[in-house]
Amino acid sequence: MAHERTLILCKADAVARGLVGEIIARFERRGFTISGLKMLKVPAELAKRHYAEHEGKGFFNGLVEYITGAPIVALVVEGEDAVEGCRSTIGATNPIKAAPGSIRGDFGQTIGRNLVHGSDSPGSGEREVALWFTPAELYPRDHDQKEWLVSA
Ligand code: IDP
Ligand code: MG
Repeated sequence: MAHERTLILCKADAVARGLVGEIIARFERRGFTISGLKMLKVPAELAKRHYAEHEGKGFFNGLVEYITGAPIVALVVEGEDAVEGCRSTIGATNPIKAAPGSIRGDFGQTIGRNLVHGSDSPGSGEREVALWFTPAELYPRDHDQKEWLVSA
């Protein structure tokens, strides 16, 4: 187990549908800690840097529009194996294939409106946290509480 940070985005459809509270609650209930949280209208430059790995793909322009067209909520979530844990809570990229009980499996219908982003590796987590949040915007918890949240 490793203590990790992951970037979570409640995308435009999650905000528009009033699902932000429901989504955040699922990470909190699993024992993860929120150490950064903000609502913003995403600049195109930030969206393109965030999704740089998908540049050139057919869905890229639509993806940038999806993420920049309306306000989103961005979070930093921390905890033991937070990257994998949050990805499993989010579910598969295509909501139709996502397991019931996951966010996308419970609330999503189409891959182009899949509600949430979560970093896909610890390296991506660190890169994305630095891209989206300044150190002054982060409030890391005292992780002494960790021993009460997980056991080795
Ligand atoms: P992930 O969000 O599960 O990590 P990625 O493959 O990294 O999935 O794709 C990033 C985002 O791009 C997806 O969450 C989804 O919003 C969008 N996307 C991926 N594939 C497609 C597609 O085939 N059509 C439309 N949008 C897509
Ligand atoms: Mg991805």
